[in-house]
Amino acid sequence: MSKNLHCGRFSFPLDGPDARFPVVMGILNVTPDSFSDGGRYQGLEFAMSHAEEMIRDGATMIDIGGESTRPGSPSVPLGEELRRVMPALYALKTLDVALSVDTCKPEVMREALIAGADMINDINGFRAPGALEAVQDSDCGLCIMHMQATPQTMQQAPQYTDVVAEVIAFLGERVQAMTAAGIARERICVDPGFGFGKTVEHNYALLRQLGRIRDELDLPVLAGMSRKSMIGAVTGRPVEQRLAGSIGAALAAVAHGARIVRVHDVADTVDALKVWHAATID
Ligand code: 9MG
Repeated sequence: MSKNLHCGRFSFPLDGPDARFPVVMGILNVTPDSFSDGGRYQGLEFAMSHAEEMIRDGATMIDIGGESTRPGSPSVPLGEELRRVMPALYALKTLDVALSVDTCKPEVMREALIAGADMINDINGFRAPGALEAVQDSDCGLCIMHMQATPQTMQQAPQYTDVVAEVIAFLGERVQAMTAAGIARERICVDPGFGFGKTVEHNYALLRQLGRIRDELDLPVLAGMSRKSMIGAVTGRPVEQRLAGSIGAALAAVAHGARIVRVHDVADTVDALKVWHAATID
């Protein structure tokens, strides 16, 4: 029987010819620093036109985030996160694209699901009290990400004995907790959490072993490396000059078995993936 990742209104094949091209998840930040003037109306217009552009460019999923997850970023109060995310989610519901909401807060998860979110992407792996309960009775997709410590502290001194084994063990435990709560495996994808409590060496060890993560957990893998410091560490480039490096990382992730890539630069990434696909798949 063919396997799919089930995400609300959408279903993404995991095997067969349609699974050969990766799902491209476009990043849509609805934080004030991502709008030209910080105004909410302009922010919403910008979110809509940016989402439409990403869809034209080939994104089949959009990840809406109202809280910055960069190292050292402060957490955003619940009311403010809802004010940022919900108008964008309602506005984007008219578009033919799977809508993911990037949040760790159970209350935001619940509201997002009422509004029709197709996926919840939790960098905290649904560990907050009430997070599992918030998503268990829906049919949305769930991205479980690994993170050591918190965004405020995670890059201070990341430590592992065997980073790949420890990330797999963590993700496996979270999958177990979710399935024990009655959540179908078909709704789950896993993510090693590049840059979330990892050194450059940890990140590249995980990138090289994405296939092992996929195979040991028998679940689709999402990889997000776009513009991150692991790209800057290898290229020596500042964040605004990491396009080529980020595309290289996305291609490597897919070559190593990622099913979904989370990216800022959808058009360039999709072009690169199309050429790589034509050159490698018969
Ligand atoms: C929100 N966010 C930022 N980076 C991410 C990553 O690598 N994976 C996922 N799932 N979400 C991320």
